[in-house]
Amino acid sequence: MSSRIVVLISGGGTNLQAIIDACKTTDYPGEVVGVVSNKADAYGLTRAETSNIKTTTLSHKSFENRESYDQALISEIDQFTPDIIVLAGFMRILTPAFVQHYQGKLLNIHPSLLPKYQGLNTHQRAIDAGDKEHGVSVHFVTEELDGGPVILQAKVPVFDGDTSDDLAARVHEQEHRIYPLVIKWLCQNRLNMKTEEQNEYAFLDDCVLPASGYAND
Ligand code: NHR
Ligand code: GAR
Repeated sequence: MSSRIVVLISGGGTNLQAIIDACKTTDYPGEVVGVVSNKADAYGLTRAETSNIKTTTLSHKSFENRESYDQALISEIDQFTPDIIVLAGFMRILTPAFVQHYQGKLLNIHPSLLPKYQGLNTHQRAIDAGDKEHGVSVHFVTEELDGGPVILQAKVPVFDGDTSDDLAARVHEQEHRIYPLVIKWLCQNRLNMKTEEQNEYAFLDDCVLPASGYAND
């Protein structure tokens, strides 16, 4: 059985494209059934349409508060009867009610080696800190922004003279490799999130994952 995936975007959608491409490969256990953007001009919407995937735009600007926006977002998403929700460059912070509705079925890709650099402008912050190593994390989304349990990370080197754009491009290559892999695990029901004494943990094949995710070195 193929899992029904809904992808949330705000921008270019290169991760969305990587997921769409992966879903087209033989025996991939999921399909993208809908793409939702909070921005009408997101290029990712065009990518979805090119692959005959249904799209919805729901601008946060026409809502009074985050709670009402997220309720409307849930209604739009649930019309696709999804099994899995994937944030791929989605730039709106989600309310606890939203997160709870999709608990354990909601993934994000964040461009840093979490717990380093939660929030925005991660590439510039890694450069400014003089880091020699940077990267990307796929994690379960919880109420705590960029604080949910990490499933998989990939590292990239930071070279002298790198600009934020150089580093972002290097990180993007890794994003496009690891996100389809983690989504595959979730589609196969090999991934779970469990709460123990108020801490959340990611499990793969019933084994708890370390704080840095599966590919711990
Ligand atoms: N929501 C929850 N509850 N938990 C997470 O872990 C989330 C989340 C929503 C989005 C992605 C995240 C990232 O990977 C994400 C993780 C947006 C902001 C932000 O500050 C921060 C982190 C992330 C996404 N957004 C501003 C806001 O006021 C708007 C910024 C803009 O529009 O450019 O929502 O980095
Ligand atoms: C990706 O680098 C992703 O990690 C990051 O935005 C980019 C989206 O690129 N996510 C965030 O910063 C979330 N706040 P894409 O639209 O080409 O997939």
